[in-house]
Amino acid sequence: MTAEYKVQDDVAVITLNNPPVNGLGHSTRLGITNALEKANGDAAIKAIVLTGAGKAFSGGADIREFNSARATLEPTLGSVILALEHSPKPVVAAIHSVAMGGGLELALGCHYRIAAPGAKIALPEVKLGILPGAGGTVRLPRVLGVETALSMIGGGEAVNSEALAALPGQKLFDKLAASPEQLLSEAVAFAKEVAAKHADGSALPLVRNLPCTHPNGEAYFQFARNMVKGTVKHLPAPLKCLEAVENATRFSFEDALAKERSLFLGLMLTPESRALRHIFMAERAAAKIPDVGPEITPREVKTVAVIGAGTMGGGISMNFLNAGIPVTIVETKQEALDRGLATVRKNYEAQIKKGKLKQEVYEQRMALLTPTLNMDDIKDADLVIEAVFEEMGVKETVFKKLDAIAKPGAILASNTSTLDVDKIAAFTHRPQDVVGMHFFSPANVMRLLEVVRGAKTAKDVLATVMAIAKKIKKTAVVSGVCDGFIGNRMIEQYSRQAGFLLEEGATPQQVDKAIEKFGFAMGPFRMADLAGNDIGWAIRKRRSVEKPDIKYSKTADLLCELGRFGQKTGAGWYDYAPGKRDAIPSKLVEDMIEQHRKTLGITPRKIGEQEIVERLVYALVNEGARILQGGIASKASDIDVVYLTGYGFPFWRGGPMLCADQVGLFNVAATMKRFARNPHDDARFWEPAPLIQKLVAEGRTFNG
Ligand code: 3H9
Repeated sequence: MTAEYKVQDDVAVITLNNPPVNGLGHSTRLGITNALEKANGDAAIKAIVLTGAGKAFSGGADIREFNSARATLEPTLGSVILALEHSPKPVVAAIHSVAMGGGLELALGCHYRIAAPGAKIALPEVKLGILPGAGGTVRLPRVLGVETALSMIGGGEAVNSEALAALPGQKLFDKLAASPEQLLSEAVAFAKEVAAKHADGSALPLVRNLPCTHPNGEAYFQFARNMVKGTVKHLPAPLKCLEAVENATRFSFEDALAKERSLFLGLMLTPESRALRHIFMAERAAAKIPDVGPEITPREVKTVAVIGAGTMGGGISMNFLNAGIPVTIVETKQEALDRGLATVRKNYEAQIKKGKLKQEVYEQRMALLTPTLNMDDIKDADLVIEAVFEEMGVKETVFKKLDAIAKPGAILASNTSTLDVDKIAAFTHRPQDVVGMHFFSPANVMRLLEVVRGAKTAKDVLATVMAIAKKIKKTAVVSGVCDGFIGNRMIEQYSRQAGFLLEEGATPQQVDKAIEKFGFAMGPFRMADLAGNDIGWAIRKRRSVEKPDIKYSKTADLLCELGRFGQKTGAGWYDYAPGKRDAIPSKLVEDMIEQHRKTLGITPRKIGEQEIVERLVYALVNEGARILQGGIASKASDIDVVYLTGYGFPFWRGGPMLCADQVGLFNVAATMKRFARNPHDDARFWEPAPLIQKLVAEGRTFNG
């Protein structure tokens, strides 16, 4: 049972104990009702306190149970709450740390609530694409007022217990404890007090009996509806939250509760909710490496050195400065060092201008940064990150030097985005200390960090890098060594398809528009113009030597031969007005593509949006499946996290692998086979990956 039962004097204390956050799974729910029965059946007990062990009162419904039959096993959360309401002895919720979702709903079913200061209170279901499904939308407005409740339910953000306790007229908390440490003793004392008060048999207070009204309901909800429609695209839950709270003001408690239940069940089935729940679990799962458990002690990282003060080096440094970790940044020339520092300053100053950073904090951060031209200055660093030019010869020079200078046990990381980390490690006599830390540009903004595990990378090096990633607020995903790792290896197939689409008849703007409508922030051509077309050109040149049999469209090379590198040269796939970033369709590029089609003997055809989207997304899926099968990624959800946090994949679709699961792998494979029959495409690539074929045969999914 995951609820403990203890007695203090004449008060029964029921303590939820379902680590990590006392999720209200079936055994916890059953534990509560059993304990409640026990307390009510014991004549010596006068009152009951309900609280949580460890780091939460309760984080809500057990998310791990959501997709299983256990979620609906009796007692459901609704039944537990009814049992609390019907308890003849007063029940006091003693809330500390976290009371979220079903956890808060549980507390709202108690007769009284006492909170510790600093507790985070929320109904965050909307962030999972659902709404509170155990009375939250009908009870919270009754204790906090309609507007405050709607803002909490529709936004999902946590509010501090003190802030809520200070709201005039609030009925959420009957008392605020002096401190978290005193919560339990104050709750027990309070329970005794209310037991004495109700000893005469007077009715116990129930939230359901409070009124729920808004003086200008119709106008207010119309205004709120317009606001939500204007700000939230693609997600059905926010409007349903609003509907549920409005129902609470228009219908009886029971009717509004029934309507809430039906809205909740409807949202649970939406692909958007499935995607958001998947992301929640996937991000947490990414932090876990199958063979690197908690028994591995991370190394200590007190100081960091960054080699290279270019855009990447500067951005990488900022992450550590923001976390209060001193950084030594090394360059070979004074001008380069000055330029790098100036960029770091400019980035911080922009944050100050926007009011996001205080001047004194900026100064504290800059004081942690030591610029130097002398490589010897990094000898005491615990972690060294190389961010120099992406060329093996340059990496060789740097890593040989690092091997000679860095202290024993220092972690030597490379920010390479495509090169072989094992080769880089072999330039040193300590390959166990070498790891890839692939930051994404702009490195101070993008959440993704690909951690590249070399064949010899030590487990404690991995544990350290994962821990430091958390400290600098990055979402780290482990990748094995291969060309491009997880993200860039997949994006290469996506870009190749974009090129083939042009040859077959699409324009850059048609391709961009279709995939942007699907939800990517930027299509492949606008993105290439932003990143610089010369980068892909250099990679293709290298690959044409290493892998000459790979078929790809030559249009991007022709574009580069015209010097159209993108926004930085004022022209790329699109034209750009001086100083502007708006992509203007280019007649010159269209003529160039047309001419290229003629050379290839291709008669252009009209390509529909669906085909564009499927070719781009399924290219990611098929390569993703190969990556998974080859052990480069350890789970499909890691690939989704990479694409959601590093490549702008629409979050409400949950990443390419979940997207494929939702379409159905049988259908995805059938479409791939159809693409394989297109004479202008790459038939070999479109052979569904063996993993996909296996999953289809077994009736399984990537994330199943
Ligand atoms: C709901 O309640 C529906 C009801 O209205 C209706 C029902 C009928 N269940 O985030 P962290 C795990 S919907 C199970 O890294 P933090 C999490 O997976 C629910 N497990 O820590 C992780 O596991 P692991 C509404 C949960 O300190 C560990 O806890 N509630 C749950 O930064 C630590 O998580 C929410 O949406 C859960 N509910 O933050 C709350 N929650 O160690 C969502 C967390 O194995 N949760 N875990 O990787 C949160 O916002 C944060 O996790 C919390 C802790 C603030 C609680």
